[in-house]
Amino acid sequence: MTTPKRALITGVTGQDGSYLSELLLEQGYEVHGIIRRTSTFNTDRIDHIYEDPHQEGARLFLHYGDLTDGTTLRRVLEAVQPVEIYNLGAQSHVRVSFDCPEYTVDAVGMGTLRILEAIRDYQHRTGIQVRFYQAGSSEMFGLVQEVPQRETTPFYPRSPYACAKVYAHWQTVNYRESYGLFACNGILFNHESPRRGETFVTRKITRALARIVAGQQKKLYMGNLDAKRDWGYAKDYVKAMWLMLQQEAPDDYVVATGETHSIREFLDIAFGYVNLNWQDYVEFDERYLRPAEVDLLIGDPAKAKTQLGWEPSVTFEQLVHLMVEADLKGMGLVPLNGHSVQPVIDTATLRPTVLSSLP
Ligand code: NAP
Ligand code: F7E
Repeated sequence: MTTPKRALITGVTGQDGSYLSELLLEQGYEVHGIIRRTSTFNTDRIDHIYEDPHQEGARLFLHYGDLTDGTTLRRVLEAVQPVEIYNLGAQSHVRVSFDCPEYTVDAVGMGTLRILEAIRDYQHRTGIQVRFYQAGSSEMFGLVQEVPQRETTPFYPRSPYACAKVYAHWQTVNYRESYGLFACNGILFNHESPRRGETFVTRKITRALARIVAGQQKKLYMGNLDAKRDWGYAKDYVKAMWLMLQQEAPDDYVVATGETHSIREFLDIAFGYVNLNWQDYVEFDERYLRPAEVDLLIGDPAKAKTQLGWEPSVTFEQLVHLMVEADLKGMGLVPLNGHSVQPVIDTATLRPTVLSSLP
């Protein structure tokens, strides 16, 4: 019997961590994930693939750790001895990074350096190569210097989050060139799914829409609706991460659809799905603005297409629809023919939630 390849994922409980775990398990890997200790469990996205480790054949294992805790990262690396590490852990909310810049930079920037240092020492001592994937972001392009953005486009980060990602990007390049690490940067544009965090704009819209239809929410408060993003489907994007680590040589790749759409267009399609007019529900609130905005992102995925053979499989409209459908279903609502669902404001069930209002 052959020993399965072992992968270690930081951020395993996140949107991408959950899809990547599914993909790696399908490919026969043994998957180890780092989770943070929290007072309430937050493993919802991976509960369906988790198996009791006491059971023979279990292939998903979880370890407590944190990107701000270098000792534990080293200990987990030594214990797991993975052949691939995917660094997906991050305080990944751009708006929140303005509120908590030190922590964001520690987890995103220094966290990446801690892993690179641990790999460097581990490889030096054991002679075993560990392939490393760094979750870079289109936010690094910020105030864009070229349209569309590609691997060679200069970075111009516009938030503490993006500055930390630029730092992590260059450290990854630096460790590749200085110590021969098989280290890749994925420069991923926005990717979404029904598992997207509830305060990112796409999920905020689809979740609020479902609550409006269910009579649990009257209004949706939002910030800048003019920003444009290149939105793809998260399940497609984790495949690109894996492909990067299967190549002969390490490299950096833009992963995007090559299309851009505004928040207004997202609202049009989402509310249009249930025959509602978003203008009747959406209100402006300045708390959702950022001190500096990224107005336009559109990626050129040509290199990923030619070298990795990667292509997005879901169109923008399909993405919006699948997210709306999932949130309606989550509220126990099934759209009728022609997608009409009549919203009823039921004051007895109108519930403000923390999730509905925090940035
Ligand atoms: P996400 O849903 O916000 O998940 C982030 C993950 O990181 C969660 O598992 C979270 O754990 C974990 N985490 C947060 N702080 C940590 C810390 N200090 N130590 C260890 N783990 C920590 O993000 P995502 O959308 O899956 O994105 C995955 C990665 O890709 C992130 O690095 C993100 O910055 C980057 N990225 C995302 C996109 C996108 O559009 N989704 C695009 C480009 C790049 P908890 O569950 O405990 O919070
Ligand atoms: O904002 C505007 C907001 O928070 C998108 C992260 O995964 O992708 C994500 O970062 C746009 C911005 O994502 C609201 O101003 C308007 O222009 O969904 P978002 P993001 O900032 O693009 C990149 C690639 C990452 O790497 C990040 O980790 O939508 N917007 N009104 C709003 N945004 C939010 N969140 N909430 C609003 O009410």
